[in-house]
Amino acid sequence: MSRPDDSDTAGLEGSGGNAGYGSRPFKRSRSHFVDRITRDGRDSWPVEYGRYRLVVSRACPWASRALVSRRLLGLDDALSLAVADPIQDDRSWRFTLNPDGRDPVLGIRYLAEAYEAREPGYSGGVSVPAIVDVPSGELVTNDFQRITLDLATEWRELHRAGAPDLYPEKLRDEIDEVMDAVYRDLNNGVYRAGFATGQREYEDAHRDVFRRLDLLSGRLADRRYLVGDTITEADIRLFTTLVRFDAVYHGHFKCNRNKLIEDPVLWAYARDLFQTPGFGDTVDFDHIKRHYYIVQSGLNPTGIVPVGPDLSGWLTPHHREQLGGRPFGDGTPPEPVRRGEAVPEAGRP
Ligand SMILES: N[C@@H](CCC(=O)N[C@@H](CS)C(=O)NCC(=O)O)C(=O)O
Repeated sequence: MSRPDDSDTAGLEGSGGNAGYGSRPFKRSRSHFVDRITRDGRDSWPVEYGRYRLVVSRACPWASRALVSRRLLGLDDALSLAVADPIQDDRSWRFTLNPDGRDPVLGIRYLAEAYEAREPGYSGGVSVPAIVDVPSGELVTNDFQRITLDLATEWRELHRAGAPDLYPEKLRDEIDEVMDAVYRDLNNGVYRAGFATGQREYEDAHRDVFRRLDLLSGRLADRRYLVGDTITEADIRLFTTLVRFDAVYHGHFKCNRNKLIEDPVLWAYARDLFQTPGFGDTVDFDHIKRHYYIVQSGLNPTGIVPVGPDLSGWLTPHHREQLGGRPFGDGTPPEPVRRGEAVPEAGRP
């Protein structure tokens, strides 16, 4: 199943898209390929060990959700991983981090080739996260909102022993409500601020970002996680924005009322998650900074990548254990990162 992109949208952010200064306000384009990989294979893509490849950029907040989920759920072997170069060229995401510039499993140089295999002549945006069917080389889905929910629920039989329930049935209404607000005001709010083309639009987005951060700070003052007493999908989605905040959104996107490190509650919450196996070990600050500051040349024409911020604080004690909470519920933390998937030194605090 595929659906046409919303004609009311201005395209994906990135080298083209909203990096330019058109007159239309920033609107996120809808994902184009919305097939689901499910237990019952209702869209013809059944969950199967080793069949699919998750393509990400470690720079991308939407793809990073899937990186964290895959680690927490122990899907490392069941769903293999391709990491794209944080710097796209005019054909978008490419596999230039690999020695011969090709993904070793899919054998392709550009993610666009998997889109083309799926839909010959496809000329829309190419985005991560994407899941590709290895045998056919076809893109299955780039529906970032759905991918992690399906990893948590449809892929259950392939989860590791001790995997947490990231989307527990009895808490779904509350999780959905929190995630909707976080998406609108924060995950996407920072982009609305960053790509605003008018003062009013920017200030509205900036206001939404900080109003939401203040509300979340209040909510998290006396509870360790956003919903219930364990890590859920809601925490993953908040984390991927918080971890980019001071490095990118504060300066590059002008979300600068204050830094994350100036909010004691949110800073401790973000450090707690960062230091939890499966979160911080997926984060590459080098990829994050180079992607935003180099690729989004409309916002940063010189392409100069800032030296700061100092990252050493990410590893300092957070004391959030004192709030109780059971990070993995009745489960256990994931194993250390597998060989070959560790974030290089340059990207770590
Ligand atoms: N599929 C999602 C997008 C996820 C997304 O926007 N990913 C960004 C990277 S953070 C991307 O791949 N953009 C395409 C590009 O920059 O060329 C959508 O359609 O909004």
